[in-house]
Formats: sequence, C-alpha cells, structure tokens
Amino acid sequence: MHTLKFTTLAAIAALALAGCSDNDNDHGPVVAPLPPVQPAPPIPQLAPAVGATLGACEALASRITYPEAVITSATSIAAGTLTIAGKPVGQHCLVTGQLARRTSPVDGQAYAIGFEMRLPQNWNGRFFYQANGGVDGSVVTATGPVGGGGPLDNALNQGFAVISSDAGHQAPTPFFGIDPQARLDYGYQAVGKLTPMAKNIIQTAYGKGPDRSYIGGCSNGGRHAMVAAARYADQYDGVLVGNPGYRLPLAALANIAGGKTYASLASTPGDLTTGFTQAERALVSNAVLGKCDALDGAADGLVQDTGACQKAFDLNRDVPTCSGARNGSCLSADQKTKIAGLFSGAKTESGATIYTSFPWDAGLATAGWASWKFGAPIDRDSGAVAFIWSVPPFDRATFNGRDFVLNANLDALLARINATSSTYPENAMSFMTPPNASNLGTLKNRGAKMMVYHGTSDPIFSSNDTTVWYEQLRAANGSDASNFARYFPVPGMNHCSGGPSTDQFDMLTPLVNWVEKGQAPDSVTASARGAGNAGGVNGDLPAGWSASRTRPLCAYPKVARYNGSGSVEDAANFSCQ
Ligand SMILES: [Ca+2]
Repeated sequence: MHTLKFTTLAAIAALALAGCSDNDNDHGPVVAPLPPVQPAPPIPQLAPAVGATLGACEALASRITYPEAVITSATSIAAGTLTIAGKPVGQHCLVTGQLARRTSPVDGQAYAIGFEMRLPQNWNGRFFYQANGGVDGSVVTATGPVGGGGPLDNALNQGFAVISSDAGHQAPTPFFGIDPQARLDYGYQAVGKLTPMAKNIIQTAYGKGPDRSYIGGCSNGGRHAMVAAARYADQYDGVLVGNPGYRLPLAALANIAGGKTYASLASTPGDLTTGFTQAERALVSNAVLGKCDALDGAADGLVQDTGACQKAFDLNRDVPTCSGARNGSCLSADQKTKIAGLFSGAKTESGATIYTSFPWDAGLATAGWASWKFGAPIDRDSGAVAFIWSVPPFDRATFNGRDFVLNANLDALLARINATSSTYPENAMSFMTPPNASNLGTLKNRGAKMMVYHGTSDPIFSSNDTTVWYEQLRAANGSDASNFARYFPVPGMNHCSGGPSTDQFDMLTPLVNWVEKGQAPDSVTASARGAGNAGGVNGDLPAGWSASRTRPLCAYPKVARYNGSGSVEDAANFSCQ
C-alpha cells in the first residue's frame, strides 16, 4: 500500500516536472528516472492516557496565569448538578474566562474569545475541545457531545476535561462578521488560540497537561474539527467530525438558491413551504423507499445502500406528474425540473455550480428537513452570507433576510464570498475551510485518528460533499485512508440528529479506543430513539419501527446489509459489506 503510494506520487511528480520544462515541445514529456522507493515510516501507536485527581477548585482563579487570558470564576460543581440522560454527571470545577479582549477598529465593538472549562474531579487524563454549531456566539455548556441525537453519555461524564467557547464573539448573530478579526476567530483562530491555553489550564489544575487531546462537534462544530485536523494536527490525537459544513459558505449560498427556487414554486406567494409541500415530500420519500429500500436486503424503511439508490431512483420517472392542479399525489413538471436541479447541485444564474449534489433518501418528509430548506435560507443563511462571508459585508441598516433571498443575485454573492479587500484580506473560503482538506499527513503520521459521520438526509450540508472529500482523502493516501480516517454515513439521519434513522450513538469511545489502543472501528452500533428512550424521543421515527431498533453504522464504502434471517430491528442481523 505504501509502496504503491510513493511510486505513484513519484511518477506524478516526475511527469509534472517534465510537463513544466521549457524544451519538451518537440519531444513530448520526458520522464525522469524514479528515485529509489522509500518505505513509509510506520504510523506510531499512541500510549493510553493516565488520569489524575483535581486539587482545589476555587484557588484556580488566581493560580491560572496565561497571556491575554482573564479568569472570571472558578466554581466547584457538585455531582448531579448536571445530568446526562437522567444520570448525574460527577463533581467538577467550572472555570470561566475570556481570552484576547479587544475593541474592533472596524465596527468599534468589544470582542473577546469567551470560554468555559469543566474539569472533572476524577480526570481521565484527556482533553476534549467541544466545537459548537451555528454561527457560535455563545458559550454552550462544556459537556462534550459524543455524536448523534439524544446522547446517553458525554465526554465530561467520561472524565475528560472539556472546553467550550463562543469562538470570538458574544452574540449568536452574524453581525460580528463586520469585524475582520472576528471572522478569522470564528473560522479557525479561536481554536488555535484556545487549545494551548486549555492545555496550560489543565497543567495548572492537575499538575500535568493532557496525555491525549480530542476535538469534536457537529455541523459548524464538525467544520471546526475538520479545519483543526488540517491546521492544528500537531495539537490533537483524535478528531470527531459530525455532519461537517466544511464548505459552509457554499452550502449556505446553495440553500439561498434553494429558497429562491422554492419561492418560485410556491402556491402561496412568499410561503416557501408551499413550493414542495409535506404531502409532496412524503410522496417522494415513499417513491425513494419503493426503489431503494430493499437494495440492502431488507425493506425496513431505511435506505442503507445510498450509493446504489442514486442510480435506482429517478424523480421524473418514479413520481407521477400532475395532469391537473397539484394535490399532493403528484409533482408538476416545473417542480420536477427545479427540485431535481437542486438535488443535483444548486447553480447560479449563469450556470456556475455553487455546491455539491444531495443524495435521494427517505428523510425529506420530516419537519427538520423543511425547516432547513424553507426557513433557514431567510432566517440564517442570508445573514451569514451577507455579514460573515461577503467582501464587503452588506449594509446592516437596510438588511432584510427575506428580500436578500428572494432578490439574490447568486453570481454576485458567489463572487463576494471569494473576494478580498484591504480591510478583509482573507476570503471566506480561506478562513472557513481546511487549507487542503485531503492533505492530513501531519495528523496521520503522528498516530492521530479521525472519525467522521454524516446523516444521508442532512438537508443543509450534503453527505455527498463529505463522500467526495473522503474519496479525495483516499486518493491522496494510495486509495486507502482507513488506517487513520474513517467515514460513517448515517442512513436517514437529518442534520446531526433526527430523521427516520438510528441516530443515537457514541463515536467518542471508539475513537479513544482507536487512538490509544489501536482498535480500528469497522462499525459503530446505533439505536433508534423510540418511546421511553432516556436521551429523548425522536419524533421522526416511522410508526412501524421498534422503539429500540439498532443498526451497525458501517465504515464507508461498506454498507449495512441484512443477513437474510432474524429480526430487522436488531443490528446483529446486519453486516457491513
Ligand atoms: Ca432497507
């Protein structure tokens, strides 16, 4: 595997060099002799973390000293003050503060990187950076999510020291984007600044720094983690990436394009939900199930072979076309053309591709799907594009989200996302995305590991975008990245949770076992959250499912296939193939 990789790279390098030479016009490419093949160094096995006990909590407020950090409190939190799935979280110390207080020379507002750390009394020797979602702007309780919906455990409860931050601005609104430095902190620099500070605080609290460090999150948090895997690979041993909006500005612009399209299909002007009604979405969902459900061996309401489904389903062929008025039992010809166009990848007015395609899946009839497609363009994406990612930002005084979407010039917005200026020298795609998403050599070669999951019915960040990225990562690693990075599509799951899916799982524990024990995960068992689930009930579950259905989530490209006998409610009767 490594021999193949180095031989291939050497050959490509030689061809590229030859192609660039000045004198090859008459003779064609001259292939230089290949250098001797060097075996790749073995990937090191990292040692397991060793725990320690916290000293006095309140005294930390004065004992922590770190450049530009202001500690505002250190408070002992009794066991049971926080709970997870009804269970008490153990005693810990809550440290709050701010890093890098400043006043913006551009908008005159005060900024800082606000944070809290929760330091368990009985520490497992590990650090967890909790990367948060949305546009950040609030310090979410630092419990350390382990993935999926309705988690039954969290990193804090498992003994990790956890940090959470607002990523450099103090309101969950997009207007911080007017300040250039706040853009960069949100994009990547808050993680870069907080990570060494957090390790320093852990050193002060426990008398030693963390043996092993992890970063994880979903949505924008998945993006933070994916960016950290590229930019701060020297700082992290394990990276947990959920539904990454790793090309977030483009995903948001594509969703604005979608909003504009659904508005053009709306039977009630201005009400985007009437462009593709719940009945019509249920019709399409059932048609997808009809063509794709059994491809994995079980007609169980889950499309597990997502790749095969894209070849098997055709919206135009498999859904009736209305002969009269729309009534929920058909789609109009205009709907078919425009909706199929959005699924195949939104484009600008001039035909430029904005973002990737979305896979057909059964999860598009849910309320969550509708909220992202019909509400978010106006409520969320418009402001983010206008103020965080556009150069120059739009005028806050005259901004209106609905008008912004309905009157959007997508070509002009795409240009603004890629633009720079003297005030905003780094463009949105630079500060929001990994510098080279498929180059994770630093992470790989130091023995760090990465686990990625993505719901196949995610309506805002397409799992196809993650699949394309993972294929690029495989190609950059001799066609196999599974020795350091694995990708687990979650059939039917919407954005980070929900959807007709088994969305309850813990990816952090298998990640730790991979990093520290060398136990590579081939699959992760996930559960449905039906009636009585301790983590909360998933209202999107179909009526026919067992409340406690389980499934293996399989490492891509394998998919869960029914073994042919036994209950379809039990993961034991499915295999990753
Ligand atoms: Ca199935």
